[in-house]
Amino acid sequence: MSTTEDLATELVEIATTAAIQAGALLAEMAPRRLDLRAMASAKSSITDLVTAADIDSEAAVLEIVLGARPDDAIMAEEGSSRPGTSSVTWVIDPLDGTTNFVYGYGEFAVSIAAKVDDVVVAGVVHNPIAKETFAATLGGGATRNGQAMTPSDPSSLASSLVGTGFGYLSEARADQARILPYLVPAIRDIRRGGCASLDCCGVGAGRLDGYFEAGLKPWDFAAGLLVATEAGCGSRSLENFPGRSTTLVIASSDILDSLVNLLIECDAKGRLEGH
Ligand code: LIP
Repeated sequence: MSTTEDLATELVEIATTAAIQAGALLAEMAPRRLDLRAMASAKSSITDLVTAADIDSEAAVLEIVLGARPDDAIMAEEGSSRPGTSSVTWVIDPLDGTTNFVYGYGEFAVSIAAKVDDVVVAGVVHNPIAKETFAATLGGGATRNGQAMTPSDPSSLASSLVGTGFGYLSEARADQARILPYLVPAIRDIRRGGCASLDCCGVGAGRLDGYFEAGLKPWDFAAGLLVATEAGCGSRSLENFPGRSTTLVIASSDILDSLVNLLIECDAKGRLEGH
């Protein structure tokens, strides 16, 4: 094994320990979701919440990550970002799916990726309620609870189940929703999971045939994207689409290009018809 592979193995083990520890804390706090929601503060908009659970989970992740590797840099959603002196940067979403968490709806996860010189080499996404851990290293493949993952093999875009999501700013949501009247009739159905990291892993696990979302932050997708691509999926990053946004598209490789073309076509139709 090369030193980078050794390092990636070390980093994915640290990320797994940190994600499971922080996940246990979130599972413990989940029953208090109504109080946490009442005490939450708003970030970019009234719907973009940060709760004590986000903050405490981030502290729990950092305790383990910096305990093991104190010289590393941190890029984290809830304000713990800091420079480092090593080649490693951790990209952390301590509670991905905060809205799901405070509503007690659907899924949420701890998402931790590690970059070496700006390349993501390790990623872990842990869903504490489903007790599910997705993990991957660059070139080392992806696993779900230690088992190899297999993406779906959809026969066509028309029979594909596609996931997506919407941002916290209402004008961005209008931009993102513009394509739906044209997209929905052209695919099997749409799913809005509310947790980007699990949506990415869902494509890698064959639970979705494709996923796309505009305006994601690095911590929303860094780990999940590595899991999906190491499981065998393809991905594209569409710059200035829609509008000045950037859209991440992940899909089983058979339908990736046709999904990208369909998204662009639907957006153009929507603009033309003034949506
Ligand atoms: C969320 C993502 C979701 C997206 C939301 C938000 P958060 O992350 O997981 O896919 O639609 O706008 O970005 O805020 O729960 O960490």
